Amino acid sequence: MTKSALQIARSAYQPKLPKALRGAVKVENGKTTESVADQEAIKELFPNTYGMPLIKFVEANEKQSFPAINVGVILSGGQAPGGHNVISGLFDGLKALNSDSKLYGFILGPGGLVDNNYMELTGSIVDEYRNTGGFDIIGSGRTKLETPEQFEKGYENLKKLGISALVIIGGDDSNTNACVLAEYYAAKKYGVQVIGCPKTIDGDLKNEMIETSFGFDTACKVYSEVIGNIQRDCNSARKYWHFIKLMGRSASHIALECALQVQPNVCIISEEVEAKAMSLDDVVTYIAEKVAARAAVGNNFGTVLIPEGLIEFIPAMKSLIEELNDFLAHHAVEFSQIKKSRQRDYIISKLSKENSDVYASLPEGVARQLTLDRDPHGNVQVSLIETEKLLSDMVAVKLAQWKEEGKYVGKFASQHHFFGYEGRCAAPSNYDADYCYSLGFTASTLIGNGKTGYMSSVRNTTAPAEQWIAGGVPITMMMNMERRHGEMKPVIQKALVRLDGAPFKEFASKRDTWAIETDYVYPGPIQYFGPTEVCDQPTKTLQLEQAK
Ligand code: FBP
Repeated sequence: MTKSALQIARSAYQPKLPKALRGAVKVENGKTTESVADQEAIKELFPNTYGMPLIKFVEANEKQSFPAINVGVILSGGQAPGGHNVISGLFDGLKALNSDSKLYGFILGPGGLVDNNYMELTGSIVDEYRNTGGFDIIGSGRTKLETPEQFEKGYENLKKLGISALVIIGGDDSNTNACVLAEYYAAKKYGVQVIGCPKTIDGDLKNEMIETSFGFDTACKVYSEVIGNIQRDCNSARKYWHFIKLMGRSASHIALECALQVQPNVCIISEEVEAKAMSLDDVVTYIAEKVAARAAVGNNFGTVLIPEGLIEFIPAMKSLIEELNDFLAHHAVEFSQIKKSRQRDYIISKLSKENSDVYASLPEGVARQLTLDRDPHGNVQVSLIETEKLLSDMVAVKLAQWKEEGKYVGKFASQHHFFGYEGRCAAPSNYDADYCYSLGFTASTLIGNGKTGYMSSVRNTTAPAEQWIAGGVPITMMMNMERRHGEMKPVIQKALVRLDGAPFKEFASKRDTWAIETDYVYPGPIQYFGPTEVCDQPTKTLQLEQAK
């Protein structure tokens, strides 16, 4: 394999670990836990894994001896920078427990466990992937593990390999599945532990015990670098408005973090749109007003950041999507048999009057995108909806109208971008390299201590790694009941942007100035070597959230 100079230099990087994990470790039990909501329902569904205590690892005087253990690992869902370091931390941690321990990777996500598609991850394989981006060491997939048949097949395959613990590296949905699997194996007394690790660039798997999901740091830095470059181009040519859609699924954490890093002229936050019950026209008017205000002082250029999930947060659209989700979950076959050219009329005829009117008013392309296949977890694939084009087209129409009315004097030309896949496999920043390695190492310590149904947790990460706090959080603690595929299901509660949170408040206090003035910041590329203030800064979101 030919490697770049950076790859070679970077492979020698030794990720930092919390002090407590560097030698002998003991478990300190914290308070027992409850789910965030719907306690009775969750307790009933998870009798073996509900109410377990929080766990913290602290330094011990004497090293315990551990038997050798075989462990399986799965990368689940969208790629996020640092996945390889979770695996290398897990590998090193297992070897530290007992050098005869073995690690197996299931290929292409949870499907690999069911189909018995696996490989042993030896030291030389793991070494090739240390500090690299991507999930290509074993690949990832979105198969949903949910049926007893899948769990049983998985168990058969685990038994054949002598595996007694499984680590699932995934987002909220995958960790929900990890919890259901942990409960199932515990109920059956199969002797297989299941541990989760918080992954997703979206940043929406976080709570009081999980400060951030891994990959968010690196992905936001990559997007901020390119948005910064666009802003410099924009401020040089002074002729385009750039509409930039950013990945992140429902939550606007990525858009908000990038806004804090680059200071764009406009950034829409979906959660605010919902809270203010804004219509699509309100959002368009808001952007058009900023364009007009800049045009009035001769600046016919600017940048607009748009979170990819925006459409789902416009109340009328949200209600439409909910009805569509339920309808398509129950009529998928019937819908697939309708000719493409008739699908729009078919949907219009099936929805409630209110939602049908909204659907009928949408441009053809967006209407079609809303009926495309859901992902295996029942989510609309928002990354396929071209909101950046929809908004800039609608802004252009509004400005043309204002021009006729004499309310706007300027030129409006737009460019469109969508940043998502560009950042998901970048080489992890120092923060993600260290955080992921620590999460993997923590997972091995949870396994060594016989835990199941826990998520690996590493906190206090705005302090130097020395002071990071490693431990475990019962996954049931993060759960509530939500409607999925037309049924109430236990799921990990998604963390959306909080309008009373420090990151949003900081943004809201500055955005009017950024809209009018050209106050762009150009963060430049991630630095892996150099002074700590350049290489080791966590995201602004984390810094603001932790600065209590
Ligand atoms: P996860 O939630 O699995 O981490 O995926 C994150 C994400 O990158 C979203 O931001 C995006 O909407 C989605 O994956 C895209 O999915 P796909 O990779 O299947 O196109």
